[in-house]
Amino acid sequence: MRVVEAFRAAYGAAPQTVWRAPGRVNLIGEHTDYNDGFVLPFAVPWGVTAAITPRTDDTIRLLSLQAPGEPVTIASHDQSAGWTRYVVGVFAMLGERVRGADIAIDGDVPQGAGLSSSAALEVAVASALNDLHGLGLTPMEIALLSQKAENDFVGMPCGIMDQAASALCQEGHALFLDCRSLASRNIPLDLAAHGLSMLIIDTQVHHQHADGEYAKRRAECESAARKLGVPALRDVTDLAAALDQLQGDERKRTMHIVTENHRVEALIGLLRAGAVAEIGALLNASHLSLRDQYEVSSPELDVAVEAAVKGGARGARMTGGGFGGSAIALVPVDRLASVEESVTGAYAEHGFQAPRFLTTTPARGAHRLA
Ligand code: GAF
Repeated sequence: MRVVEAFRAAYGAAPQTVWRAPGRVNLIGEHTDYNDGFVLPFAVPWGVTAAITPRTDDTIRLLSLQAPGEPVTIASHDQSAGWTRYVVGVFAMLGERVRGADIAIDGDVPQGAGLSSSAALEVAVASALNDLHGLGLTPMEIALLSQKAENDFVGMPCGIMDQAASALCQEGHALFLDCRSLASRNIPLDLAAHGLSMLIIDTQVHHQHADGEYAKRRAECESAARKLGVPALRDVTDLAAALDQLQGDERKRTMHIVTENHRVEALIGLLRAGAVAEIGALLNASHLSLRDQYEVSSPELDVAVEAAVKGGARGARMTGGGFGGSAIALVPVDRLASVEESVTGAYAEHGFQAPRFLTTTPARGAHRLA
């Protein structure tokens, strides 16, 4: 394993443990996690591998195969910046339970594709430290700790979806997660058995204002819930009555969250019935709602979704936070080439940078490699 070789070359001995944690795509349930709602992500085959040996002092030495050079030495949690924040944040959340460590990181999550490389990094490091120090944390506790690192240390007010997907997913399954109770269920997702494939269309675009807009959406949802007198938008039962009490953006955001939670449940119903190709219509509806009600799409994502459907996809939608990143398309295997052609052609027509295509099946969540 090349991360072990890099560890040995930098620190002079083999690492005590090596853990891998994956990125994710979200099949449906977008922006619902921080509204106490439902999500249905699955892990992708790309992820982050962390090789770690604990130290007896509080120094963290860090190297990444994706950031060549000498290991970065971090003597105090205040010193971290850039990608190292995701690692140091995990140490900060573990507090007195751990000391420092020597760490080598290797990642193959396509950068900027919105496939949660940061959650993969947090969960790989947290899982390895949990193992090394015998902390006894469950995968969900690892996810919560990683989310807290991102919220409190990195300053990104994300929900629990990405970290939970990275920590809990099972191969061949999507993860149905109730983000309030944190109860989860693995839902079998065998697309190949239905002649289908999941195509990821990476727009290769990440709009700069994405983080600010994310925080704004979250605040709008919280404000709408306060006005409606419910703990979270998940608790809205009478949508028409709720919409009557709201105006402007808060009205639109509420419309999206309430209908999106229903779409997650409907999609699970279709999967259970074996009507896998039929989930395409729900993917399309989710995208329209994210575009028009939640307003987190982008021209590149909209063109990808429209062109994918035109080229023969059963359905398509943006996945993840939005404002760039990736769309997913559910494509009959024999239509993959025509869908890619359709999207590539539409991108050229719009003068967009060519997208990157990846296909994926549901992969395994965090696990120990050595
Ligand atoms: C980002 C966040 F990190 C998740 O918590 C989730 O809110 C997602 O956007 C939108 O569904 O990936």
